[in-house]
Amino acid sequence: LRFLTAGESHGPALTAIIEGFPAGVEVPTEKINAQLKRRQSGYGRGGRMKIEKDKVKILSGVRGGLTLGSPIALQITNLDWKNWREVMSSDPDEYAAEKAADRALTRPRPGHADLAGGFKYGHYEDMRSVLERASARETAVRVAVGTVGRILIESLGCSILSHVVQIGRVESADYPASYTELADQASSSPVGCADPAAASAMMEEIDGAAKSGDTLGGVFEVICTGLPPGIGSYVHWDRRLDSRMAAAVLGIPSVKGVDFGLGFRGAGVLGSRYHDEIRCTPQGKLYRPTNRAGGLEGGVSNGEPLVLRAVVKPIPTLGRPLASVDLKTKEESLAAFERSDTCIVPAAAVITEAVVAWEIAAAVLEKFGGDTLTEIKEHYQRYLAYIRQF
Ligand code: EPS
Repeated sequence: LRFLTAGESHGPALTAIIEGFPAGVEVPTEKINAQLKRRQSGYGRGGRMKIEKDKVKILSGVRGGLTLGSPIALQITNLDWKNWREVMSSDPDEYAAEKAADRALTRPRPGHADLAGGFKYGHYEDMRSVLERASARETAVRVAVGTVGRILIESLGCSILSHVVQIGRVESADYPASYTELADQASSSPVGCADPAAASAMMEEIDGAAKSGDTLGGVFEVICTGLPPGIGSYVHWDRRLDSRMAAAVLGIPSVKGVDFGLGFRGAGVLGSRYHDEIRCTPQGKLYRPTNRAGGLEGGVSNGEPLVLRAVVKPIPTLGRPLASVDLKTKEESLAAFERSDTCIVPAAAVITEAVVAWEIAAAVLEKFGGDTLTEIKEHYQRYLAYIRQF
């Protein structure tokens, strides 16, 4: 199972091609659109999200709502394209060099890909050619792709949810232990936080940063329930489910760290208090009273909920810009600014749900194989029956 995406932030559209997805899976566009809408909302978003109304178009690989087994092509139109046509067009007749020069980015933003990418691809005279692809706008189509994977694993009984646990200096102190309540409370919060008192303080924190032309990062948690043991493998580093998910999550712009279970919070905990004991009910059913490992041991799912956290840095486009250099004149000057989000932590949580769903779907397909959903379900049910014997 694999995919590629293409598209610039202010180009005509974002696109993706998925390959290796089984036949017979119902992929309703409304399900994808619901996730796209979640990605766009969240307190602290900026002007671009008022322009865009992300909707997916399925161009191939699905017939009458069911996947065919052939490549699935997805497209999300950029509504802002109409304002950037002459600056971004691939067609030399439509492209207006003077207008493009007016919109050239010559003062790289510290923390963005502008300068490093400019050196790498020779775009240092106009780093717009970097930012257009480096922009987190591309995550819209990754959410669409991830939702296709999510639909597959949901049909096997898995669920994915997320909640924000920190924005700036505000940490959530109290959230429900039940995953259903956690998901409900997080999804009704403008910042995706299941602790209402912390959520209000987070919004104040965002208002404060917006007022001073600043930005905020944070931490969120993604949980996958219903995954059976045995997904991923300990036999090679790149088959470990945690290493695969970590790579996918670190591939989201602004994500600076990922951990599983207790993660970094487990550094000071003794081994005897860290590991999850293995117990057995009088009926002979194995269980774990705790889940500090976050559902993974040896890179393999152990049947407990998968729990990962990620930290995102404050986004680098600042209303009150940091020092930079105008590469045209070599004069020190402030970094470029047009518009920005103040905080994308709630959006990053939604994107992470999608990329995690995709990695789980890929690992599930490797374990159970099959070109049709029926085949996969048969293999899956047989495996569950085998697991129940333990
Ligand atoms: C984004 C679209 C972008 C930004 C943001 C994410 O729109 P524009 O660049 O036109 O304002 O709002 O981009 C970044 C955070 C970034 O670092 O580039 C989106 O669709 O999520």
